[in-house]
Amino acid sequence: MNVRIIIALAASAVLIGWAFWFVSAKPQENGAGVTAPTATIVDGKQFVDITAKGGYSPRVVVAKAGIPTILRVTTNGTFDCSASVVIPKLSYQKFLQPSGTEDIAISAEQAQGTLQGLCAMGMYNFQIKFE
Ligand SMILES: [Cu+2]
Repeated sequence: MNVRIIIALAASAVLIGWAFWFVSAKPQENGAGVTAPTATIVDGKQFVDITAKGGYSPRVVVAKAGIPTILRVTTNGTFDCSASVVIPKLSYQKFLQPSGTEDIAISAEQAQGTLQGLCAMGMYNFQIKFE
């Protein structure tokens, strides 16, 4: 086989691989470089909305510290393990319904620092940054 053809094939293989990596890596950049969404405050109560399906979205939410907060986790046809939510700091652990919303109360005292939530296996996570 001609050496030039081999080089051309190798080069295109590298390019295709790089293109695939670029496309698949893009959605995971969420949170880095992008401004984190903020919680909404209604009548002195703070709401943080997170969707659980194949992971958590948004991954990072910025909230105000020291305000009673409702963490609202929404599932919609969620059959993966992101339906099993664990929040170590709150001693919270629950297997959510595949579709629905779950309100998790966070007291004003608990609304400090970074609160991390995980799936039961720890492969997906989200953070609420109280500041
Ligand atoms: Cu998991």
